[in-house]
Amino acid sequence: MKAIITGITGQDGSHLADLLLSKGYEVIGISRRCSVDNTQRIQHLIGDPKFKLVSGDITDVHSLLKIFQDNEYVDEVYNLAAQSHVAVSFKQPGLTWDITGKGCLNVLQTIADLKLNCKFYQASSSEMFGDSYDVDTHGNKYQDENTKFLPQSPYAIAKCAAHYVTRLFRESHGIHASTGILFNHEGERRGENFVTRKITKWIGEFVGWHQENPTVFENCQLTEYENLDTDYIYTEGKSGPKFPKLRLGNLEAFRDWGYAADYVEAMWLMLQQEKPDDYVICTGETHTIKDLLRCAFEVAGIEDWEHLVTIDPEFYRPAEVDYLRGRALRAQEQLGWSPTHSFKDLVKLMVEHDLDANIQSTP
Ligand code: NAP
Ligand code: G4F
Repeated sequence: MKAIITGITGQDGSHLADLLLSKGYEVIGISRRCSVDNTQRIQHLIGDPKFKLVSGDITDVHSLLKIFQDNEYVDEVYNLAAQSHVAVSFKQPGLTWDITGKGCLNVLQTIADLKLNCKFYQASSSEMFGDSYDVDTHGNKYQDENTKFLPQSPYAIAKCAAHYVTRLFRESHGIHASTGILFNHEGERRGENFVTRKITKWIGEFVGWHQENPTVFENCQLTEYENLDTDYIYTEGKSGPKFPKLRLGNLEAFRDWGYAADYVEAMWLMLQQEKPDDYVICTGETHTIKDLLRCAFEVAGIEDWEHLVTIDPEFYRPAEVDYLRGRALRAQEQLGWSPTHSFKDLVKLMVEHDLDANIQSTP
């Protein structure tokens, strides 16, 4: 089996490549030119004879044409490439549209023009639901494949367009094209400007700094509140060493967070089905950013965390998605998929990873 993955250098691309290689696939990853090395997440795969990186950009149809002509017997194509940051999409809506929306059309049209007989996966997103939800018999809000989309960002609008383009190519060109409407998924490879990783990375760095400057905490409690101002934590008054506080935006939004390695398994399962379809992939648990903070600091043994965080309006968005909690019944029934990591497992895994990266082991 041979698969092409766009977005190979991203969180999901790297996990999916691991999964497919473990199943004996040949994997071709499309990566774009970068002024610095962007292959951190796939370093361990470079040199594997079944793994190949090719240079391309999903906004450049010519590059896609060449790649697909060179790989006409590809079995599966996973379109994971995107400008995937919601806040950035408000600042760069045109670029987001070109990559996240039109990029999907470029890939599908190339497959159709070359009449390739391959299955296609599109990375759709729970962000497409925006402000919309349904209510179950217990009065709880949720989203599934029947919930309408009410996108709240340029990113979500581009994802909706790509979602409908995929459905169109399924209906009009007969392509085996499926979409995974994935809720937030994270892990140790998560980009550092998404909220989970921003928090766990900060905790790792702070605890590492605290190890060198141990006067700030005693028995999980801050020792001296005067060792703080709105921006920094100090050790010995304002002339001593200082550490920038964790700066965040809205802490009240709810997200349904799962583990990325679980979610790429669902992508693969979708392409093993006889018929293409759309699937919600989620845990069914929802928590606020504040819950996440509480849980993450607890893993690091820090109770008195609220003084370490500062709210910065810079990280508020022009429009917010307030509530996401998925219901993955179709994936459970048709794919036999369910998540293996709870919210607590995920937070523990991420905090421990970032603590390990920052704490000096005692000699
Ligand atoms: P990510 O870590 O941000 O990775 C995005 C990938 O897209 C990177 O490899 C990036 O390359 C590549 N890319 C960006 N622009 C490109 C272009 N013009 N041509 C080719 N490649 C380009 O995202 P992720 O978390 O792995 O998510 C994977 C996909 O799932 C994305 O489409 C995302 O929108 C979607 N999704 C993610 C989540 C989630 O919670 N993670 C949930 C729902 C949907 P560089 O390394 O060069 O930047
Ligand atoms: O981690 P986030 O940036 O993820 P968001 O916006 O939910 O998008 C992620 O999940 C989508 C699926 O639903 C994907 F499609 C998308 O590609 C991406 O992977 O923000 C989560 C929440 C938001 O409510 C945001 O306002 O955290 C809030 N937040 C608060 N302070 C922050 C911050 N988000 C970020 N990135 N940085 C902050 O400082």
